[in-house]
Amino acid sequence: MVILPDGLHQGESRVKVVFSEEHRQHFPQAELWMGEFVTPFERPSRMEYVLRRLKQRGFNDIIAPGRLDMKPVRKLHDRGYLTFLRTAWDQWIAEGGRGEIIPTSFPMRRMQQRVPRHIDGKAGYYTLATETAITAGTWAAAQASAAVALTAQGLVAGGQAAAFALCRPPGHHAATDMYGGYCFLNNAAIAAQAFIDGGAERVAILDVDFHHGNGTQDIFYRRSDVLFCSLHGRPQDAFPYFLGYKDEVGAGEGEGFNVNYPMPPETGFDVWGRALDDACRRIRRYRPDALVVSLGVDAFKEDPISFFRLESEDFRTCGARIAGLKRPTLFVMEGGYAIEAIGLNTVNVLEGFLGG
Ligand code: FKS
Ligand code: ZN
Repeated sequence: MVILPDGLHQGESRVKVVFSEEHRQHFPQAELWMGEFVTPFERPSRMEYVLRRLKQRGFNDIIAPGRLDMKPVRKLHDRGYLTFLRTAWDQWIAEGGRGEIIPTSFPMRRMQQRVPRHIDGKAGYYTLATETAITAGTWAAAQASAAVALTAQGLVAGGQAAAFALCRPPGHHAATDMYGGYCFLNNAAIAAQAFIDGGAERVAILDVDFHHGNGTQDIFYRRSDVLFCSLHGRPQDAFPYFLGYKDEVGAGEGEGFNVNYPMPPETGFDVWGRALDDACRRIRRYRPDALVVSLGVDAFKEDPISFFRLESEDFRTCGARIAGLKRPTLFVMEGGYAIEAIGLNTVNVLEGFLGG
């Protein structure tokens, strides 16, 4: 084993990274934010900041994903939804769409939950939030992102202690049949399903992104083979607003296997860290065969769209506590928008995990 000058170890203890350049095919020009069209916070350059920091810190083992295995994808996502994602752009253009796909009409309270034929209605049916525009390359990028997650999952299932899926677009808001919050396919959920399909009896998902992982919660809400724990801004104040309360504990078979830690504005590491400890205790008791971490770094104090107060060093502590669970661990990239710092914060989690 080589000891690098910065004290990091190189060798089999390194976290392997999976990444695909295909994410670039998804680059919407606009996001509707507080009444204005702005450049989307979730943008391609995010990946460059993470990659730069990874390389700086000696994470040089970066591999491209294999072809996307649709089997676990089809198990979790609705057929009509997948067809919609695949065909939406062509239909939009055929029906006169000029700009990016942003629906304007939704199946709200006391309305029919039937899929319309018109693309504006169809997109409205399948979305949960309008900040997320669909463009020509969105489906290709979403597939590549899921392939990144599954390739990294394969490394862990194959005996690697840990891997990092540098996914873009992110996934944790994507539900069985809904996109939004920048997400289309639920990468972390798909990876968890792949662990189960590969023989794991129990998988835990720890979601430390600032936003509630509503999609992941929804997908596994009635299942006991996947434990979902999420630390996030409370729904009264934070996107996705309509899920993520403490009393959402799972249903049926899944009762007791969904754990939410909603927290108020200005929450710092004192409180956040206690929630993390509690989540780690629950995960330890669950004895999962594998752990999937939905790794967003938007709990950072300088994140432009979030309201927690974590310092960069806190992400190191977070990684160390995750390592304390001593489980085969797959990190899946989610959010983080303080663009200059997302490399530092993300890699801090990985280094904390490695004991650096
Ligand atoms: C507030 C609007 C909120 C949407 C925020 C989406 C957050 C996405 C994310 C993910 F990990 F999925 F990327 N805008 N005015 O960070 O959770
Ligand atoms: Zn987030």
